[in-house]
Amino acid sequence: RMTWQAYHRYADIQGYLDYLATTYPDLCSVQTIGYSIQNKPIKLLKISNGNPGNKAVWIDGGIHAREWISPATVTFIINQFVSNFESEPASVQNIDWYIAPVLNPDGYEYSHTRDRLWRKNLGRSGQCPGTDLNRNFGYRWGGRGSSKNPCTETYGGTGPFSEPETAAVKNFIQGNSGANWKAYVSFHSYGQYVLYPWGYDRVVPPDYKDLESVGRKIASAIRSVGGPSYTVGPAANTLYPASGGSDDWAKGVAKFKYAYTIELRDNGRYGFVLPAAYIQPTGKEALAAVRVIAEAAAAA
Ligand code: 0X9
Ligand code: ZN
Repeated sequence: RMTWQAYHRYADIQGYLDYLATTYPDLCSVQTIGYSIQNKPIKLLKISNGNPGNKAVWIDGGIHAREWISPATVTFIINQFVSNFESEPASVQNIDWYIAPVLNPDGYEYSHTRDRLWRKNLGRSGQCPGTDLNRNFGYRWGGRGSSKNPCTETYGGTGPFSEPETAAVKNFIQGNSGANWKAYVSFHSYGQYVLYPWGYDRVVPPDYKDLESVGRKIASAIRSVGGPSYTVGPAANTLYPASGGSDDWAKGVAKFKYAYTIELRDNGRYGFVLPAAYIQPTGKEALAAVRVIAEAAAAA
């Protein structure tokens, strides 16, 4: 049912998570962390060997509807971890993985059925539907690179966490204080970047050297599995300032040591409309990236 040779619809991705939880009950469990505006469940897969000392890593995909390579890559990583768990390095096995492949199910479906280049969720505020979920997180909300105009692509919503999709992430992470959170990774596309805070402005956190050094390890791991070059740097400086991003909230409020936004392939040839033939190569390099993050989280 699930392949990595085509992009899949939301129901199929959800069904795949449920299938894994049924098939590998000792390793996997599925939770619904909230519901989208249109009442679709937002599902999260936990992969854990149950060791009490495990650090915790969060991975999400599909914050932006049109970035189809993101959910495809996240499920590729899930598939590798679950079906070959025993052959993964100890650093991967001794992490509690919390993985949500599609945080914006309404937008994702809308990009399949109505508008391939839809970005936002489908919340309503006036005439123009949709909030940019990556401007709706509650750290420096409403600052540079986000808009108060609902008719723009970067509309930040009526307030921090005004949208159920972002509130679900916040509530889950903050509600799981038992988890020893160390790393937050959000997969987007495109441009081939490894970005770390801050995104809200051209400044960096005090420990940016650690983020930079792990970022460079990620980029070199990608190269060593045959991937293309990824540019590493703080988000606002490297790409553009944008406030209310999930990575800034993870670092600034939830206090994850490592927070990354990884912009997957490509470099602009196909952009958001990346052919499905690129799912496997992109998945392979993202897997290499996540293994580096596991090591960093284990050591943090
Ligand atoms: O603008 C974004 O939300 C991200 N780029 S995308 O093309 N996928 O839309 C970059 C976000 C980087 N992080 C922050 N600015 N906090
Ligand atoms: Zn994005």
